[in-house]
Amino acid sequence: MFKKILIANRGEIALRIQRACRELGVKSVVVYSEADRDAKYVKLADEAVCIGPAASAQSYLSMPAIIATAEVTDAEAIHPGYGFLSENADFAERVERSGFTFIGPTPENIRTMGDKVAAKQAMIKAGVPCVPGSDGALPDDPKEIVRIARTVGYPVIIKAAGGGGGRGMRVVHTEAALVNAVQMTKAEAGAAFGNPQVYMEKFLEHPRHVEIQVLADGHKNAVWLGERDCSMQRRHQKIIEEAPAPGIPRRLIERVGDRCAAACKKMGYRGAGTFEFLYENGEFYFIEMNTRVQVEHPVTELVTGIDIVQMQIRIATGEKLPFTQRNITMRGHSIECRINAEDPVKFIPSPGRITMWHPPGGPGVRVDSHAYTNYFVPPNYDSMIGKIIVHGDTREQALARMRIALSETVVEGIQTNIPLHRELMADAKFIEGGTDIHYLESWMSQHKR
Ligand code: MV4
Repeated sequence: MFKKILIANRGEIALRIQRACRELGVKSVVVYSEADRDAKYVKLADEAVCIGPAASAQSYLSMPAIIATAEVTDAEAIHPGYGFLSENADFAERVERSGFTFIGPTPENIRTMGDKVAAKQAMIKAGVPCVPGSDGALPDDPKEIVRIARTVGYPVIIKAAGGGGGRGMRVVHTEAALVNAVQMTKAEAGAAFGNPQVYMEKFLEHPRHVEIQVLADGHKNAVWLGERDCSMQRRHQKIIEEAPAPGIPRRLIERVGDRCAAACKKMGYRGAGTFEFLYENGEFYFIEMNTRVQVEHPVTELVTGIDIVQMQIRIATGEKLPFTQRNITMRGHSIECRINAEDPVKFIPSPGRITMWHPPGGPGVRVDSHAYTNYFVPPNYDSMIGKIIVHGDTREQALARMRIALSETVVEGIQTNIPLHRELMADAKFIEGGTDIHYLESWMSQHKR
C-alpha cells in the first residue's frame, strides 16, 4: 500500500478520498486554492499545501503546481477525484512520467474514451450495444452525409468526437437542415475541442439515463457493480440518482453489465469506470464512458457494500480484485440528492457564508459534505456543497428515509435546492419511478413557483 497520497481536488470528494486514505492507513496531502484555505478537510488533512489563487486554471488545473507538490511532500500517488484533471490523459501521463502513480486508468484508456468516436468503436468491437448511427466520424461529402442520415432515420443527432457530457451536440429533424447542421457542429467542435470530427446517431426522444459502474484491475479481471438511474437532471446537471434503476428487468441489466465487464477485460481497463447508456423501449444504448469516480458513486456503495474509492486506491497499487462477479450482491435501494448552493427556482448560484448547517442522520442515512456552520461557500467553483444519500430495503423505504432526512436538514445563510428535492420526493411520477431525462425540465415549466 502507498504511504502517502496527494488529493488533487476540493470539496466533498477531497474529504471522501481523505476518509478512504485514513481507513487504508495511508497519509494524505491535500492541495488547495486561496479560496479553500478555511475548508475543514484542509485543516483535517495530514498535510495541506496552497497551490495558487481561487481561479481553477491557476490551482486545481495547474499540472506543474500539483506535481511539484507531490515531489516536495514525498507523495507516491495522485488521486484526481472528478472534474478538474480527472479525465485528462496528458495529466495522467505527466504524473506517471514524474514517477508517481495516477489513481485511475492508463493514459491510453483515458484518451480513447475522451474521443467519443474511438470510444464507440471500441464498444462495438467489444459487443456493447450502441445507438445506431454513422460508422465512425462523418465524411465531408454532403451526399454521403445525406445517405447515412437516410439509413439511420430522422431525427438524428450530430455529436462532436471531442465533446461529451452534453457539449457539442445538435439535433436534426429534416434532410433540409442536415448538411448545414453538420457544418456548424464541426466548426464549433474545432473551436471548442480542437477536433472538428463529428458523428451521427439516431436521436432517441424519451430515454432514461442509466449507467453501469465497473471496477477492473488491469490484470484482466473486471466486475460490474449494478446500475444507477441518473435521469433526474437539468441542463446535463444530475440532481437525483438511484440504484437500482426502477422497473428495468434484471435479466436485461445483467446482460449489459456482463458486456461492460467483458469490454473492460478486452481493453485491459484498470480502475473504476462508468458506462453511460440511454435506455428506451426496453433497450440499452451505450453513449459514453467516464474514466473517473463519479459524484453519484455512493448509491452503488450502499447497495453493494463495496467502497469504490478504496478499491480505486488498492487497484492503483497493483492489487488484484478481491472479489469475482459471483461474490457481488445487490441489497435494497439507494437514493442520492445533490445539495447545491443555488436558488431552488431560478438555479442561480448562491455562494456565501453558511450560518447554520444541520445535517440529517438516523438509520440508512449518509451525508457526504465538506460543509459546516460558518463555512463560506466560495463563488469560484461548482455549486454542489454535498450529497444526502439514503439506503432502505425497498425503494419505498429509501424514499421515506430521504423525505425524513430532507425534513431534518437545516441550511441557513445561503439558498439551496433542498426545497426542490422536498417537492420531487413527493411527486407522484417520481414516486412511481422511471421518469425520463426530460422530466425535470418539463416539471419545472409546469410548476412555476
Ligand atoms: C443522446 C440523446 C438522444 N439520442 N444521444 C447528452 C449528454 C451526452 N452524454 C449525451 N446526451 C444525449 N445523447 C442520442 N442518440 C440525448 C442526450 C441527452 C441526455 C442524455 C443523458 C442525460 C441527459 C440528457 C439531456 C439531454 C440530452
